[in-house]
Amino acid sequence: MTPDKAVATQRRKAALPQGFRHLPGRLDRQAQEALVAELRIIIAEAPLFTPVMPRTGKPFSVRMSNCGSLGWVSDVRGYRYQPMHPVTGRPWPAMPSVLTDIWAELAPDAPPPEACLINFYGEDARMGLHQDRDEATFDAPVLSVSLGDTALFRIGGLERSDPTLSLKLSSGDVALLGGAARLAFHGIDRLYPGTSTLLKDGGRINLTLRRVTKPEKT
Ligand code: MD3
Ligand code: FE
Repeated sequence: MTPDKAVATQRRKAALPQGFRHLPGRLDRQAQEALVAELRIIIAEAPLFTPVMPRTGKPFSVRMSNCGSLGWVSDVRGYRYQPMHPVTGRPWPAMPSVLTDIWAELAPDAPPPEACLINFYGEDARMGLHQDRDEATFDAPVLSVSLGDTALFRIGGLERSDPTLSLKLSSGDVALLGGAARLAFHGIDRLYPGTSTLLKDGGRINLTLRRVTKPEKT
């Protein structure tokens, strides 16, 4: 069975929402290395921080930063997008043009992305099943770029209890979450340490480009 056929079969079983596209190896090794070099400069200006859960203050296992005009943060007060780094108080660095170029190619009808969330996973980090709903608009897709070690990604439906489908996201893979998939529950169950040589000290970086505010009507 071809991979696309397998996904189509599994999608019916899991009643997966439409609008999920996986583009394995969209970035070649050279493009991945160039992007990591840009991210190192971004992280030097906007250091990774450890977000905590609203109310409980329980730390995430993933460390984060952002680039673009807005960045996603989580602290005891809640989840939100803000224009400044929560620790340094400085504006987020600009988004690399390679990322905005991929957005323009894959989401030509969407307004430009405003936020690029940078998630860094050490070998034991994971991300529980959740929906992304802190944006003021869900019309635009979310675009994800994976770098470094392979991760086991899980995506379900619009209800937490819906059946889920698992697939691996590897270095250079791009995923586009549009349409009904935009509000699907999803998470990262685990990493496969040592599966990539891209990041000297191992681990995984995931970038998610998002439109946050409603675009100006034209
Ligand atoms: C499906 N990140 O940052 S990327 C997140 O690999 C997040 O770090 C994961 O979930 C990671 O919120 C998954 C793939 C992804 C991103 C956004 C989605 C899948 C999505 C939004 C809606 C549905
Ligand atoms: Fe998410």
